[in-house]
Amino acid sequence: MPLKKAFTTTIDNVSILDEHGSFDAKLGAPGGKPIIPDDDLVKLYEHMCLCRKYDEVAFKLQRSGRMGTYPENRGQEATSLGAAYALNGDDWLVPCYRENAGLFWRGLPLEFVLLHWMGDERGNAIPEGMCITPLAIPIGTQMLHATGLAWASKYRNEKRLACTFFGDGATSEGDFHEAANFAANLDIPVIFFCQNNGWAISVPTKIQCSAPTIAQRGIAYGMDSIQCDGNDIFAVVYCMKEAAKRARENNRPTFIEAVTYRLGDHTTADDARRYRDAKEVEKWNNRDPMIRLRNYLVQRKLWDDAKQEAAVARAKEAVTAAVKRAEEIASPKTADIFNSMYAELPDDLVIQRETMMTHSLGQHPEELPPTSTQQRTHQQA
Ligand SMILES: Cc1ncc(C[n+]2csc(CCOP(=O)(O)OP(=O)(O)O)c2C)c(N)n1
Ligand SMILES: [Mg+2]
Repeated sequence: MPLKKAFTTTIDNVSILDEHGSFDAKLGAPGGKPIIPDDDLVKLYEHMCLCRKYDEVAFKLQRSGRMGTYPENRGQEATSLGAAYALNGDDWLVPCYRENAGLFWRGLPLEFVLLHWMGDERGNAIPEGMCITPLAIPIGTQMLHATGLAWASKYRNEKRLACTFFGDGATSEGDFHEAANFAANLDIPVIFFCQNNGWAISVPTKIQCSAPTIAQRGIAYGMDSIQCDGNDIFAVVYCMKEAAKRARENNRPTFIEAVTYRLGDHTTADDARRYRDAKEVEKWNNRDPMIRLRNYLVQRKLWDDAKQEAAVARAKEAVTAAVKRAEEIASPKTADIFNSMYAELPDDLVIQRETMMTHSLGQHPEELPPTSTQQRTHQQA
């Protein structure tokens, strides 16, 4: 008996504005209507200028001992920005840690990310209604949260979706596989947005995943999967719009693999020169999403050197003000460490909060010997 095919598939790769400046009008402006209007395009590029300046300043803050650690976003701005641009303001953005551009586009105040990396938890207290979850440092966990959020939206018939961001390395985590399986089998409106930047710290993607694309990992769970040039904001917006439509109309999840590159080190605790070839970095420098978009805008007479200079000056001013807000924030009260976890603090934690300034952490205040020093510090807490 001849062998039959049980299943065959292909994975599309979307590229609209390539690194040589050619623009695919069929995908980028179907019927003459651009998927990103010119006014928005200029705003998106200006936003990239802001985020690039932010990266530069944050890096220096770490180097001068004013911040703990920092993961540069340089080179990956078009991914989360394109994604946030294509969504509605009440769709969930569920980030890992390299999505500054998308989060700031949504409206997260700039100092929040600085506070996070300065070790101040108030950087994770996302303003109510912003529909952003805190930065997730444990790799992969946020994909489960996104699936849960989108599932809740489906139950409530809200037509809101969740878009979760993660790296190539994160697709090797069990959490990804559980979230993908669950979302595909239960028709959950979540977008799995993978930023394949070629590396998981010092591990190259090719030894992280022996399949030719990461997008295949989405196919394995039965969801629509697509690959795009992640340094091309048009391609990102195109894929996101398709995925959002699928989620809103049919509650179906989508896997998007955006191929990009981190131009900086993994974090300020890393030195990528130890494991990356300078020629590889050079090649990707030439594919920088900002250079590409700027060239396109200049060619369309929407941008010039004077506008660039003004945008950089505005960015500098905004970032300087954000650093000031982050560094001048009043110190938190010691008892605050108890106050953000539970709606109603459990009894044992109430006791800990009340006794933490004494020498007898965890004991009930009434059981403590009533020394005058303890009474004073107890009142202060
Ligand atoms: C559960 C877990 N394991 C390991 C780490 C350490 N770690 C931090 S970043 C990282 C690599 C992540 O690579 P990728 O998902 O490709 O994201 P990228 O940083 O390249 O954007 C690892 C292993 C972690 N933070 N969490
Ligand atoms: Mg990676």
